[in-house]
Amino acid sequence: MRRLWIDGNQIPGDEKPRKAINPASEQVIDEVSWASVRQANAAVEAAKKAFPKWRRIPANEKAEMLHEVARRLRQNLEEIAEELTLETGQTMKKNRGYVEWSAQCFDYFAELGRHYRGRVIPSPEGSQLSLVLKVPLGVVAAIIPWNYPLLLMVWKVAPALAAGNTVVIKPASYTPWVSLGFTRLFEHFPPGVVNLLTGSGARVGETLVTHPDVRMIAFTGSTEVGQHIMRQAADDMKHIHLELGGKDPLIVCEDADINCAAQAAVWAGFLNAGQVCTSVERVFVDHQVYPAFLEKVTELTKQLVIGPGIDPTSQVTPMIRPEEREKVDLQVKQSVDDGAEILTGGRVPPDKPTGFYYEPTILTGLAQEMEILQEETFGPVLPIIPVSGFDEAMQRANQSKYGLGATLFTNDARKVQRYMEEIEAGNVWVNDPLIDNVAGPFGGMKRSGIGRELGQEGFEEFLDTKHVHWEIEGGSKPWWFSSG
Ligand code: TAP
Repeated sequence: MRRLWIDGNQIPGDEKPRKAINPASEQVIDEVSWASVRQANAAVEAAKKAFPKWRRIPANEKAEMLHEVARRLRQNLEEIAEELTLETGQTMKKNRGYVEWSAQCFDYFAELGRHYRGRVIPSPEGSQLSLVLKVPLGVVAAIIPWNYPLLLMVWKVAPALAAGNTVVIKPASYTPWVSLGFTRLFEHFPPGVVNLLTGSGARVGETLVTHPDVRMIAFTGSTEVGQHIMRQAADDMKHIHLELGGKDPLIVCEDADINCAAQAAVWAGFLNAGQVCTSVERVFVDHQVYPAFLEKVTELTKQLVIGPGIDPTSQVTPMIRPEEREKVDLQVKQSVDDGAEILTGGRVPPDKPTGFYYEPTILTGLAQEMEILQEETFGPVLPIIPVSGFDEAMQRANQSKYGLGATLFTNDARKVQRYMEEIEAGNVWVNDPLIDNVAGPFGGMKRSGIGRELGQEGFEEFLDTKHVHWEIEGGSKPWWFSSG
C-alpha cells in the first residue's frame, strides 16, 4: 500500500485506505493511504518549518535538486508511464511523452530559478539603488485533477520550488496511487520541502485552501471548485492560480485543408476520451466546406480503435469513471431530445462491457442555447456546427463563458491576424491544436481561470514582488521635517 509523504517520512493515513481502480479493466490496482484533516495540517506545518532554510539554499544548489527530479523521471520513464496508463487509462505512447515533457519542465524551471531574481531600475535619487526584488511566497498548496496527474503536478511544483517555496501536493481522488508514487522523485529534498497527501477534496483540499499558513493555492480542476476556492482564499488574501474548465472552439475556414482540419478535429476531440481541458468541444465550419468536412470527420471517427491504453493499437481509451461517462451520456441524450442528430457514437461500445468506454461521438443539428454548446462536456463528443463565414464563426466561438483554448484552420494570414487578436482564449492555435511549449504560458480567460502556468509567466506566479529603495550615501534629506 502506498503511503503519504509528510516531512520526509512515508506514513499511513489516519483514515480508512481507499482502492485505486484501473478504468480499462475495472480491477483494483492497490490500496492507498488516505489522509485526515489532522494530517493535512501536519503537512502544512512541515512545509512551513522547511521554508526558511529552503529559501536560503543557493539557487545553483536548488537547480541541481530540480535537475535531479528530471533525471529520476527519465530513469523511471517506462515504469511511471505504465503506472499512469494503469490508473488514468491513457495510452503508453502519450504517457511516455508526458514523463519526458515533465522532465523538461523540471530542467527548464531549474535554470529559470538560477537566472531570475528581479531587476534593477534607475532611481530618481542619484545616491539610491532601486531594486525590484522577487521573493518566494512561502507554503504553496498544489491541488491536482485526475486527467493529467503527473504533468499538472509538475507545472505547479517545478516553478514553485525553483522560486524558493515549499509545497503540499493534493492529488485527485481518482488517481491517488500513481500520484503517491511520485514521492520517489522528491526523496533527495530536505524534509518538508515537498509533501504529498491523498484525501478528500472537500476535507483535505479545503483544509489546505483555508489554512492561514498557506500563502498560495495553485489549482487545476473544475470551474465550480475553482470559484469556491477563490471565495475561500479571499479571507486571507492568498495568492491564487486557477486553471479551470473549457469549451474550446475549432474554426474551419473555406480556404483550409479540409482533410487536415478533419484529422486535427478528431485528434483534439477524442484524445484521452475527450478528458483534456483543451479538448475541442465545438467545431464551427464554413458552410461551403461543411458537407465535405462532416463526411471526412465521420469517416475518420468510425475508424478509431477503442481499447485500453496498454494496447499500442488503441486510440480512444476509457473514461476515468462510470459517473463521468454517465454525465457525458446524459448531455448527449439531452441534446438529441432537443433536436440534435448523432452521426456516430453516442453510446457505450457494445463490445466493451468492461471498462468505462464511450464511443467517440459526432453530433449535428445543434442550436446555440443547447447545453452541449454551453457547458463543458469532458468526454469524447464533437459537435459540428455550420456557419455562414469567418465573421459568424468568430462571433459564435466567443459566445461562451469559457476562454481556455481555440484553434483556427486557414491559410489566410488576414484571418489569422484578426483571430489571434480577437479570440477570447489564452491558448491560441493556428492549424495545429493542443501543441504546448514549456517555455510559454498556458492558461485561460473568463471562467477558464486566472493566471498562467509554464514559461516566465508561470514562474512569476510563485513569486512576490518587493520594491527596495536603498539610500547608499545616507544623511538627512532636505524634504524631511527640519528639526534637530
Ligand atoms: P475537480 O472536481 O474540480 O477536482 C480538482 C481537484 O480539486 C481534486 O484534487 C479535488 O479533490 C480537489 N477538490 C475538490 N473539492 C475541493 C475543495 N472544496 N477544496 C479544495 N480542493 C478540492 O476537477 P476534476 O474533476 O478532478 O477535473 C476535471 C476538471 O478539471 C474539468 O473541468 C477540466 O476542464 C478541468 N481541468 C482543467 C485544466 C486546465 S489546465 N485548465 C486541466 C485539466 C483539467 P477530489 O478529487 O478528492 O475531489
